[in-house]
Amino acid sequence: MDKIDPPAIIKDLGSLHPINQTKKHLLEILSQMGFKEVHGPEIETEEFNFDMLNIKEQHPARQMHDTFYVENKSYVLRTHTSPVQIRSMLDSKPPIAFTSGGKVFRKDDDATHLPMFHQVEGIYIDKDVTFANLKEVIQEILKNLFGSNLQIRFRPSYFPFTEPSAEADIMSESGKWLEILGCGIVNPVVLRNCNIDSELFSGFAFGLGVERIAMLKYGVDDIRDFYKSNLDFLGQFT
Ligand code: 2NM
Repeated sequence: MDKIDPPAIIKDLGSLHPINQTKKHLLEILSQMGFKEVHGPEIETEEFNFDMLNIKEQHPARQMHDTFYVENKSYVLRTHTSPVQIRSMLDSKPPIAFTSGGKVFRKDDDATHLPMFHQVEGIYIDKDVTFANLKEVIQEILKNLFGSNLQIRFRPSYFPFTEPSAEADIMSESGKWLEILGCGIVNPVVLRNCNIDSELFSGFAFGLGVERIAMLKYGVDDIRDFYKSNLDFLGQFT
């Protein structure tokens, strides 16, 4: 007797989560610009997460209500991916161009902040690196992400690990300026912490929140929607 084929089974194919798609896209843009991807631990020491980055003991970011401390101190869940760059700088000599991306953790929880979110950062150290070089690279990244006739502005800001520091805004379709990333010239104190001669070398660094980029790109107004495992929502990004 002839065998009868069973009916074809239609499989639901999975796909990359929108946040991982956005993270991957960012890392690809940066790698095309020559940044080498580096990795590091999600559980960090206070030394690498804070001290090496010139974040002093008194800084509000270190307080118990902003940072998840592990084993009642000394270890933390990293609050940014900058310690990855610090570890990578200690292992190499300039010129360097690194990018890192991954999960970071802060005690935050509302429509625009979660206790876990993703960051992508870049750092470039060489002789004679200027703020003009930083602006050029940031403009290139943002135009790649949001289109070539994008309006961008830089606003002065403050971070302990960069001096001077700035935030970049982009013009939305509704005519409002939206904050999109933080950046600056790496503080010479941070270079010296990484055994880099700050008289000879200078550099810039920047950091983007992946969820924030994805929210703006796809018009999502509640960050929590990304983490409800609602397949009707997630299926829109395949
Ligand atoms: C940002 C903004 C500005 C940054 C600094 C460093 C390092 F390693 F040089 F210290 N990595 N990333 C940096 C600078 C990150 O995120 C908003």
